[in-house]
Amino acid sequence: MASLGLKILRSCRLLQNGSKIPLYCTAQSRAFNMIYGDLNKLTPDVRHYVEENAKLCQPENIHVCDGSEKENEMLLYLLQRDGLIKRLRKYENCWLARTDPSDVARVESKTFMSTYYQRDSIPIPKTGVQGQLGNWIAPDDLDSELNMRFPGCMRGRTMFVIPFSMGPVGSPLSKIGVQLTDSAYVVVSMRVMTRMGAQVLDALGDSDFVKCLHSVGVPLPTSKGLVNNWPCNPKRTIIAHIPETNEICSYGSGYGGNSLLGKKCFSLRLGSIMAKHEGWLAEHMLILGIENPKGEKKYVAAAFPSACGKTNLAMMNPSLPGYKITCVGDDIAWMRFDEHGQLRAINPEAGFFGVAPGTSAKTNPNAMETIKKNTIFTNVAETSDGGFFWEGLEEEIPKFVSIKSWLGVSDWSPESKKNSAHPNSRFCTPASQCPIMDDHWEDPAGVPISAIIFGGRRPEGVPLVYESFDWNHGVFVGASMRSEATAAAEHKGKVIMHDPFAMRPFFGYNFGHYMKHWLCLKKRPNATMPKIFHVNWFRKNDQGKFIWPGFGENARVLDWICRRVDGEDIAEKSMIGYVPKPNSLLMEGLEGSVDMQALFDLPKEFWEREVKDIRKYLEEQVNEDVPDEIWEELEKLHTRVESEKL
Ligand code: OXD
Ligand code: MN
Repeated sequence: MASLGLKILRSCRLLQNGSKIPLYCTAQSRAFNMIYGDLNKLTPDVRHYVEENAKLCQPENIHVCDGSEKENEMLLYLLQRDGLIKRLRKYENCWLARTDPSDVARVESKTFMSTYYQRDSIPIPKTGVQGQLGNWIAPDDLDSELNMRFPGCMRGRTMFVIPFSMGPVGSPLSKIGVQLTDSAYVVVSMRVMTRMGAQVLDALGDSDFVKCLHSVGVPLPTSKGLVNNWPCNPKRTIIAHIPETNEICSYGSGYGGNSLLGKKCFSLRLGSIMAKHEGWLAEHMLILGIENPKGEKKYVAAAFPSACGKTNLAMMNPSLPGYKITCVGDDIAWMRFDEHGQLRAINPEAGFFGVAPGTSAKTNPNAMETIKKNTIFTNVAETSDGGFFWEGLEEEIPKFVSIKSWLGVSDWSPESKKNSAHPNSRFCTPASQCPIMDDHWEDPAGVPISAIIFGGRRPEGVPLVYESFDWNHGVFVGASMRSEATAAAEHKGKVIMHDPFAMRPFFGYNFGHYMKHWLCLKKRPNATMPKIFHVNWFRKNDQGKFIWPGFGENARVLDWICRRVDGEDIAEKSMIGYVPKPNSLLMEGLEGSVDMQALFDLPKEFWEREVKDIRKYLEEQVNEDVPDEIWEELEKLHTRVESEKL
């Protein structure tokens, strides 16, 4: 069986290499029931992909998704019947799923890129150092790993065929994928997060598509009982990307970025590789529009590591009077220069897969409005009146209700030692429902980007905002990003981690080559390069309290950034970049006082340590592949810091 799987999974490449591999699947040889849709309506390539994997995974049924309302209702009904989701009756068409507690986040340690040469995927770290910039697996080793898992993995289950578009259907900036999955939860989630269904097949025509194979890894009948009726196989989980054939194979996890393959796997990991080949950028960035009281509007893209408030910023209600923010996307940006040299961005996603805890009417009223209908919640707590609950909503639920935690503990109370909701619990909700979606959020041409913003959670030393001196310095700023660890992956504790470009878990290829790609963009003949900034909303004072109020007040920083884009003389040089001149941030209407001195202080010892840490990181992790321009920027920063008076 193992070699059969190997041949099937690798058929494209082996054929390219000239071997004579038979194509196994014919309509006659199939042993599955077509329970929905019609294989004859698929293009020959899609049909071939479906049939060869049906032969491999041996599902009982095949269902070709059309993305219709009727189909969605049927799947929600089945999920409910099988105990995977329950209705949250307080809202319209909202559902709660509880996963097996061992399947709650992305598993970076089990996520691999597979290329012939290791160095195409990841930098080779310095001898004796454990690499942190992704995992590589040799093609042959991957073949055997996949062959130990996929053959027969869908036995007794239905294989769903999901044609989906990342980006508006038909946009020249969009790309199409086909996901095969044995999870109906994945289907209903992909329907929210992507444009999915029949219209995508029409748009596909004879073009290439990204092949996404996903299985929860629990063929039927199961030998062990399921926890929360949630099938998964955490011990054998693997998430593999094969850039050469544009394939993703994910096994063992049903949750989040591990299973909704359009998101991190396609739009960022394979996306960043396509972007490098085709001269564009696939980035872990939100996109928002900001309009000032004069009606002048700009769009910015911003990269923050997971759990730094990207969704909150993307949906912000600005507290600056007369300003308006609109949302284009909260997690991923695909950006390309147009024929006039203007960088333009689309959000490839159609929904938000947002972290629930911390989201409230105070922190993100627009998200709260968005999630009141047609939303799938996962691993949040539930209230006795049929609502949702998580940390941060304490003041927003009626006093009389009781709370059942994500682990099923009834009568959960804030005094309980454990959280009510998992820290990485999520809402999966259609972007179109967000009250502040930008009029152009689905514009096939994308929106023009004026500035790129990097940021992280930095309790110490890093000011509220600074601007890079030029493009190369900006690339260096992105490359040296650091932030406190997140619950979105399996890391523990609040350590400060390097997270270059907020892409550390999502690079599809060697980070050294990625920096080179960014640096080279400015060589495009007519490109207007956006200015690059760094922000930090999370600086703390000596008492451990945040100095800056954040949330809606962050509009003041965005306004300063837009005025810099317009060339206003409101910045002065510091050792790390341009910082706001005194009184240049609009402070009108800001409640309470902010210690601006503490917010913008640049302690020399801190930056000396920072230079040292960045150098160590680059030397150890990126080693031979650090571009010369980045070393030059580090040396320049070092010199500026050293020449700073104490
Ligand atoms: C996410 C993440 O899920 O960045 O968006 O982890
Ligand atoms: Mn993200």
